[in-house]
Formats: sequence, C-alpha cells, structure tokens
Amino acid sequence: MAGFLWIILRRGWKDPKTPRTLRTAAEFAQKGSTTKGSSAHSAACLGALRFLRTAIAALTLATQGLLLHNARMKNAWKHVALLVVISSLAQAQSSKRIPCESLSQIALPEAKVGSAESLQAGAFPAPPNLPPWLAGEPAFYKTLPAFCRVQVQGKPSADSDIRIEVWMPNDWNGKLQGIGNGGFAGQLDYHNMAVAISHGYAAVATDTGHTGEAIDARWALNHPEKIKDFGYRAIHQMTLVAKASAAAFYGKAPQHSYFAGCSNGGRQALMEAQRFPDDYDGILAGAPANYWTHLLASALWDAQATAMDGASYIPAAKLPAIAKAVNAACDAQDGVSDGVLNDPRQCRLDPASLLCKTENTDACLTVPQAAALKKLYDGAHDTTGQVFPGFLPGAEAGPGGWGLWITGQEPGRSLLFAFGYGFFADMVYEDPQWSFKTADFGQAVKDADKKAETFNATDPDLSRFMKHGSKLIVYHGWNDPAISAVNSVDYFNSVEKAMDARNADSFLRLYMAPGVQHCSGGPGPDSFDEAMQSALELWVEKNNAPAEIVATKYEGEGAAKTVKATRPLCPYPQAAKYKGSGDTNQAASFVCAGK
Ligand SMILES: [Ca+2]
Repeated sequence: MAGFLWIILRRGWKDPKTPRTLRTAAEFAQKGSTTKGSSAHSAACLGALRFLRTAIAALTLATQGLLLHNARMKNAWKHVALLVVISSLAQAQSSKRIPCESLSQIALPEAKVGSAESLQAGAFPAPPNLPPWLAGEPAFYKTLPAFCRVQVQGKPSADSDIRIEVWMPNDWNGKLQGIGNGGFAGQLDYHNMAVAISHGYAAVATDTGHTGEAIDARWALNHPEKIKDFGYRAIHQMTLVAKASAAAFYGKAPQHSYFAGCSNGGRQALMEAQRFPDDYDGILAGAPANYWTHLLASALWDAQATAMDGASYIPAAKLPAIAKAVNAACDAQDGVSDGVLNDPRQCRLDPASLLCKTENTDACLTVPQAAALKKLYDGAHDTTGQVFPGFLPGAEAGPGGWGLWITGQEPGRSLLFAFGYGFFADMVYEDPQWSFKTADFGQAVKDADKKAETFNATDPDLSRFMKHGSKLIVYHGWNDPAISAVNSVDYFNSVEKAMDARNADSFLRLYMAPGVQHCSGGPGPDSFDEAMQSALELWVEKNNAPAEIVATKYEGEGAAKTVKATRPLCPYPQAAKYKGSGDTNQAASFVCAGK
C-alpha cells in the first residue's frame, strides 16, 4: 500500500487527454511482503530439447547425490554417531557443488548466462533504482546471507529480451521460490528475492521481457513476441533457468518449488498451474488478474461510467459518504460492528438512497453520480450479459480504495484507467491515439478477447496440475477495489464444476479475506502471506491440508508496530463466524462455519 502512495506522491497523474505521458506516471500495486503460433511452437520445442539435456545432466548429478546420501545414511546408522553422518552429508553435498562463477558456462534453455558472481554475506547493495515496494528496506540487504547471483538473458524469440536473476544462498534449504510481478511488470522484485534467500530458499524473478514501470505498457506497442513473454513465456522460462541453475550449482535439483504472486502475479500463478503444471509443487495466487481481457475491459467500463463527462464523476471527497452508508446498512449483518463486511455480496446499497435532497454536498450524490455508482456495483455488461463482476460495497473509502484505483483524484487519473489505457492502446489496438471516450464497449470486449490465449488464465481444468501432485492456494481480499473479489470465487467455482468438488478439494483452496484491499491494506486483518506460505508448504511436503489460517492486523510501523487484531481466514465457502462472545479482536472468538 505504501508503494502506491509513494508513487502517486512522487509522480502524480497526467491528464487523460495526454495519455502517452500517463504511463510514466504511477506504479502498480502488488503485495509488499513474502510474500504464463507455429514458429513459437518450434522454438519452444527446441528449447525443450536443450532443456532436456540440461535436465538429464542435472538428474544424473542428483541421482548420484541420492545414492551417496543413502549409502552414507545406512552406514552411519549402523556404525557411527549422528554427528558424523551430518558432517559426511555436508561434505558429500559440498563436494557436488561447483563454484558460482563457473555457472557462467552452463547451457540454459533459450537463454544465456550474463554473469555469475559469488556474494559474501551482506555484500549485495540495496538496489538504487527500484520503488520501495520492490526494493524494501535498504538496511535489510546488509543482513543477507552469502549467495550466488546468476544473471540470465532469456530469448525464446528473436525479439525477446527477458532479464532473469537466480539467487542461490550457500546455506540452502533445498527449495526454490519463484516470485511474480505486479501490473505490466518490467522490474524484478528484489525485496521478495532477498526475503526468500534470507530464509534459505533459492529465489528467481524476472522482468518478464521488458524494462519499465509496472504501469507502463509502451514496450508492448508493435512487439507481439514481447507480449507473449509477458503473457506466459517469461515466468515459465525463469522457472526452467532457476531449476537448471540450482541443479548445476548445488549438484541437485530443488526438492520442492514454489511460486507466489499477487494481482498480475496471481494471474502468472494460475497461468503456471494451467499451462505449465510441472513447474511448481505449490502455488500461491493472490487477487489474480487471471481474466485479464475482461478485467481490463471492465476498466474501460469504469472509465466510461465515471469520466465521459464531468457530471458522472464521483470525486474522492464523496467516497466517505458512500462508505458510511454501506457500513450503516451492512456492517452489523455479520454480528460484529467493526467496519468490515464479512461477505460484501450480502450487502445491497441502492445508490439512489444517497441522492442529494437539496444542495449538492460531499454527503450525497447527484443523479448522474448515483447512476455511475450503480454501474460500478453492477459491473461491466455488454449485449451478451456481464463481462466482469462488479465492485463490492465496503471498499470505497480510505487509502488504497476507489480514490486510488477507480475514480482517482480527478477524471481519468486512476490506476485502473491507466491499465485499461495501456492494454487497449498498446496491446489490443496498437494505437497510441486510442481513447476511452470514442471506444465502443461491446466491440472492445470482442477485440480484447482476440488476445485471450496470451493473457487469460481462466482454464478450469487443472487435472494435469493435480496429477503432478501440486497444490494451489488462491486468496482475495473482499475489499479489492482493483479486481472484483467475485472473480476469484467464480474461478474457484469453475474448477469445482469442471473437475468435481472432491478432486478440486484435494489440491485447491480459496481464502477470501474480509476488509482486505488489493493484495494488502484495508480495515481487515491483511497480514497472512507467511502463514499461507507455511500452510502451502505443509500441504505439499507433509500432505497436511490447510484449514483455517490466522490473519493479523498490525498498527504502527517499525518498533512501534503492534498487533491490533487477529481473525481466522476460512477455506471457501466457509467464513469466519463470531461465536457471540469474546474479544472480537481475537481469532479465538471466531469459528469457520458454512458448507
Ligand atoms: Ca462487520
């Protein structure tokens, strides 16, 4: 959340009439903690062959390692003390390793190593050119363990230029952590790479094939191959590169591989599960932008609803009044008056109830404003029906609410507007002069959908993923003002329908987080990434399926940071129900209930 505000403050927004400059104006949101043609086909086959060779070499090394491991184990239990075993194993493992620098010589699938360097503990400098939400605290880098940093250029097509980095700590826990991107990507999430290696994981991230701020799509204009890299190729390739690098460096492949991402990172997560089901054993998909074409068509809908003329625009000053009316009507429905709607789908607020009776003040809406609000709640529609779910009540006010994402500080100065513009101008119509004001909504949906195969990760058939034994956790904040949370429920239901609920239950969980905005922030307990990652790993590694996961709400920063509240998140369709007594700030006062 701090990330959004920092960028808005730093850059501000440009007028929608000068859209070319708008895309350098702001950054997209993603979670700030730990927290997918014929010529292309043949290129992919070539890559697969090259990778196969690397993989076979790696497998041989790994098998040797395992045999040695087993022999030493047997011997040790029979004849020597445990300490000797550990020492022997450590020796065996280290003897399999190759120096970091020699990784510059390894063969990679459709990629080449630019550099491989060994960094001493604390020697990696804080990245100077990244926004705080991707860089994190500069001091944190001084605490990093010694690691091997491999920089790779991926080139699955002649126009590709995918920057990939693999960070491998000397003291390895045997796992790989893949890290996703927010928005239109363009930068690596060094913060989460640093967090991962500090916990012993090998980490991998990519810029997905272009350099730029996360809200900037100008790189895509007339670059269809770069668009494919962004759409699905780069994350898959970084995964292959990371596995090959780890196999070479450590002398064995990762025992378990995980991927985590939110927003576009959630789309990347689901793309991996659907298109490359063997890449990861465990996937954490937050607030997924997986129905990309319709999500961004709905951004056009929102812009046309609120910014076509000055009269329909809902200024930020009126959002608190809308939120107040929502809470007055619905907050207590869940048994706790806490400013959080446990299930905002149950809340119906008629925008007409907010109409100004006499003069137009911030406490009420004009007739065109009420009509615009109704369109936002109803969601985007074309002549065939609903294109994308509408926004849920409860998310309107506050930092990280509609003022940032939907209505903006003035017409056309919102994140969704910028994303919608970047998508249609640079990716769909390849026309920088494209304007939301003259766009035909129904036609825009059809034209967006011509790109569905590249961007969308909506396939409900996860049977290959299930067969691989992988697990998937999806989460979504009910107060998400960027991507309607109903979209995640819809995807979850589609998988249950396509695969049978029992099958889905064996590898898929959905957690809806009350009061949580896009990826984080909002009035509800929004800190749960680590708990969810732990739950995912327990599921993958111990077959211990996740049940409730406790989310925490913190207040204050740094040393003054304290726990304000805890609340269980429940596996959907269950929801946290107040027991009727006890402190409503304590998770123990709630129980997961429902079917
Ligand atoms: Ca409530």
